[in-house]
Amino acid sequence: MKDDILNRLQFSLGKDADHASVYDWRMAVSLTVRDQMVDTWFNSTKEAYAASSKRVYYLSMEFLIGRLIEDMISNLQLEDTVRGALTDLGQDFDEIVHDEPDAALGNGGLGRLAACFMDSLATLGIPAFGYGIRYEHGLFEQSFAQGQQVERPETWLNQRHAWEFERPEVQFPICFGGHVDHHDGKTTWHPSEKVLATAYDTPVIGWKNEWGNTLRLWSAEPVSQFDLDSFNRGDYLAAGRSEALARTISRVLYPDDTTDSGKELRLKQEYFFTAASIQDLMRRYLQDHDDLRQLPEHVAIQLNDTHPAIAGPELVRVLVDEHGIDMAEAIPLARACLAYTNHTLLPEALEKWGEWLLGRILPRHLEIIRIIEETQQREHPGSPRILEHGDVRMGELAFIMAHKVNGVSALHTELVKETVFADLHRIHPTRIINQTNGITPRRWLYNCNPGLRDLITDAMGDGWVADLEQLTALKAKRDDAAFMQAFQASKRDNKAALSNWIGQTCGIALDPDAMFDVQIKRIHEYKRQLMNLLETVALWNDMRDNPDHDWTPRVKIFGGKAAPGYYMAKDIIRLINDVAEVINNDPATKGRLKIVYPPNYNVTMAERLIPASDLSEQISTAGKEASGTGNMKFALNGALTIGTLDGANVEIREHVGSENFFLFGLTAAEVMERRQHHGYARAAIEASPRLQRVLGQIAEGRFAPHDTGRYHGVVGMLYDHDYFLVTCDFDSYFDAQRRADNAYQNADNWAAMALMNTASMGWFSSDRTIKGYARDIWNAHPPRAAMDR
Ligand code: 26Y
Repeated sequence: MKDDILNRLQFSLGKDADHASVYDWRMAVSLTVRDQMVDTWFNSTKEAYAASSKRVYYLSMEFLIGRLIEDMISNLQLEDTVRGALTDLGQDFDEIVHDEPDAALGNGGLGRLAACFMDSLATLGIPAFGYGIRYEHGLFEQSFAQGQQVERPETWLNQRHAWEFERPEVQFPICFGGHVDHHDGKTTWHPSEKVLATAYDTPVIGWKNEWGNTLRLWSAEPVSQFDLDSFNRGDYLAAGRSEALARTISRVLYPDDTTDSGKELRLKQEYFFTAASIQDLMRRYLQDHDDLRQLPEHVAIQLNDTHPAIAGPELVRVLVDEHGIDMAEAIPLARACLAYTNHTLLPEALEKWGEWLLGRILPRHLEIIRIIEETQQREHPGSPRILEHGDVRMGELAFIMAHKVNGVSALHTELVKETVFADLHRIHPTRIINQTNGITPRRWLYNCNPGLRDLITDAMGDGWVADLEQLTALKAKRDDAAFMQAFQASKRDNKAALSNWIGQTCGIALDPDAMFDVQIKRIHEYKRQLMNLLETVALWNDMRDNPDHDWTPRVKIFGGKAAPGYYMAKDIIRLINDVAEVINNDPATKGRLKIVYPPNYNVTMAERLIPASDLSEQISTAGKEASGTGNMKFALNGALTIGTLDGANVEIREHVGSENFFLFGLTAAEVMERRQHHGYARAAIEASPRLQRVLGQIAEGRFAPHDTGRYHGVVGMLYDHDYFLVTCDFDSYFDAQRRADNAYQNADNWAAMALMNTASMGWFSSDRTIKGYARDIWNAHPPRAAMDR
């Protein structure tokens, strides 16, 4: 290992050890580690090919990967080797790990889910490709200026990306615009614009280096570097313009996961990566098959939300226009390959494209969508329409072109059946199924929490890493005093480490014995960070009113980004920071209450915060969070949840036991019912003196003394259009928090509850989720297992 690293340093980085920077060392280590997975990767490809396996193609606009170095090293079981080699070389392993920028090619849950799924597909040995976009700029970097969010472009590709292989030979033309010709029964699309999609491959190696799949990300390039006419005229700016335009397509990740804005560039991104992926998988299929009618036996295409829903019409277009299959046959053939995962019920996040826009960018696809629509109406008269009010509705398109549609938690799936797709569900009653989300235990326990990992492994071996249900054996340890002490100590160590980091980065001193209460996720009204903050102010009031009470010390930690155009979310961020400023400087609550909001929450920060948490805030308005996956990461790492009956919280509570979960709030049914009552928010405020007081303080400018009107908009919203029922759930939430306070006072009992959480989370491994998809949707199998059988 030492020699390999030095070799890489010399021949790939052109540096000698005396002059190498941390970056040089990191690249040398990464390239060395990457070398070690190539064999597995090649062998997996060969085996899948030899067994003529069905391949899974996971199409996702987002892969929120984070850092890769630890993942790669641990999946290859090289931790000790690499650490040892670096120590011998006089280098600091941790410093090198921390030098890697996050690959932040996603907004939040949906993108991170895709990354966990890639890890599980490789661990299970299922032949699969992840397909997405190689964004030059990932999710923006967040900082705070006087408490307000400032966005700056993210620049991960300013450095070389150590893990990818550029594939200049894997390149496909992607066309846009123009018009369509129909001649003698043959259809020809004459596009007006063309760009090239170039592949970049990152190997994804599973646990213990048994199997390797590929994450293939597409980058947009111009067909020709220069417009030669302009170039020869000496107009160099004009000559490079088409190049810049082409590259725009993969330039930047859209940072809005809340409202669909119907932007032309986003539509082009969606078609760009979907069309490239379909050309790529068709090429692979046709290499060793000639009958396209067998396609569904060899190809499963999973659409991660509607973002790649143009895959339906695109696959039909390729089958009909390029391979001469009848339209009537092509539509069911495409459907047999395609499946669609829904991640949201929020109407504003459901994608629709103006018919005129889609027709201008993708004229042939609009024709095909009309034919799909006619076919659906003929076969199922009265079916909900894809085309409505001049829009193409991508949810309906994805549903109609999929053989299976899945929700991401039990509750969410039921709501999908009852609300967004109620009419389609009546027509296709077996199409909607549930696949509750999961998380990879490799990243979310093994790598991010070494203390707890070693404790568990010492107690039961490392079988749990690829078979998380084995954690149930930990339940027996609750009466083992030595184990429980070590369990508590591991949490305490993580909290101390986090306190150090927060001290250094935010300049706030924390008491590691206080309860660490954490809410980390995108800032959105339905996730109700505002309710958490109101409760914090109410607690502060109570602490000041009763200074002699035996208060449970609390640290409230927030993390998350707001979409740049989401003004209410940005006001909430500013309010959190303003309240923190006042409370953190109040001598009356010193040592009892602190608020911290480290800027630029990302995957790496999650890996730091989650292992150091006591209380996990999962407090969305019931019926709004499709699943949540952060909730699972916390519980796995021994945090207790304070939460509503929403998304996967419901199933987490069933698994960990209601006595180990702080439940509060209205149910999804009650939420819908409550909204029918005129003036429900004012009534709730009226009934809660505690809430009234907090809202009064905010409205008076208690937290913005030089700009007292700053939060009139926020408070006014709560009075007049509190759509997410912050006011209605406030008292119930406050009470649940006090139950948590009381429980925390008994440290042993708290630890026992925490252990029950860790021990009960086996089912939430993404390995279980992927097995469900493989069985119920893809009919895909690991070729290894097939050969062993
Ligand atoms: C169309 C555009 C506005 C858009 C872009 C990104 C819309 C939505 C998104 C991302 C959505 C997302 O991350 N959804 C989350 O998916 C997780 C994985 O299933 C769920 O756990 C989580 O509840 C859901 O909000």
